[in-house]
Amino acid sequence: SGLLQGKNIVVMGVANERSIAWGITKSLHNAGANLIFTNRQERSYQKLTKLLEKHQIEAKLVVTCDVSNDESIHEAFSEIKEKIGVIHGLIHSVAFANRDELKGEYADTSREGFLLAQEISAFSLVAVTKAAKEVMTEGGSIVTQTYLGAERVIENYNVMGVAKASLEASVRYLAEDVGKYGIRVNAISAGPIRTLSAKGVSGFNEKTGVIEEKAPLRRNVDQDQVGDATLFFISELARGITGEVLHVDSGYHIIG
Ligand code: 0WD
Repeated sequence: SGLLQGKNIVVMGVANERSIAWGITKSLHNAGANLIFTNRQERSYQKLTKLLEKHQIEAKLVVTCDVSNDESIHEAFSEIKEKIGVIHGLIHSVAFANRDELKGEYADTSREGFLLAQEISAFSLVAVTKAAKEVMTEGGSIVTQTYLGAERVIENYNVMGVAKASLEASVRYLAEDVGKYGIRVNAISAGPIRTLSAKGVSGFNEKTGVIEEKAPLRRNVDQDQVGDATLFFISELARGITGEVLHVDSGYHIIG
């Protein structure tokens, strides 16, 4: 029973139990989806296998995919095509920037650090959309994860904010490209959530405190709330929506 019964969905970016992609996994699983996972490293693979076992979730397939490598993306989606056939959804929950550039002044960003953040956090969506559309022959839905730092200056978020702005613009351009194939592309803009990646951003604890104080709902969001909003985008309930950025942030972005 469920909204996603019989649908094959690829999830990229489960590092551990705190990952936003893990909250998304639980929502998609509860809706009846068949799940395929991609991991960058062996370490994440072990963690994912244990997590799936613990929660009694079956993976249809787990493949390696390092988004910094075109060959790795190609191999991952070839294997998915060969072993699964058609996919109906893709979750992109991947980002990276050098830790020492997630503090201080944005003006101090290095050329290499700028390009790295853009490559892993924004271009990766372009590359995986191109690969995924070949396997989405029945139409589909792609959902990525962004953050308010794309729209506003948020202390310390710096080079990642600029990469997220690029990611959000990519969502719009990609939505236009693949719309004619019945594929939708959307983003969730989540409030701050304590994860492995979030630890890399200086002053993260202060950010969650501000949400409790100022957001209309006066509480932080969690991975499960992002999971349910992502489920909506993946499902047919969102069939009229593409190129959109949906805030799952207790309403914080409306407050001046
Ligand atoms: O507050 C937060 N945590 C927010 C996060 C608020 C709003 C948005 N986001 C975004 C992040 O920017 C990111 O795009 O959500 C997405 C997921 O982030 P997360 O859940 O906070 O972080 P984490 O649990 O560390 O997962 C990030 C994944 C890891 O998976 P693996 O399997 O590789 O350990 O991104 C992965 C990272 O390693 N990643 C890569 N995956 C493939 N190829 C690569 C790469 N080259 N680099 C990083």
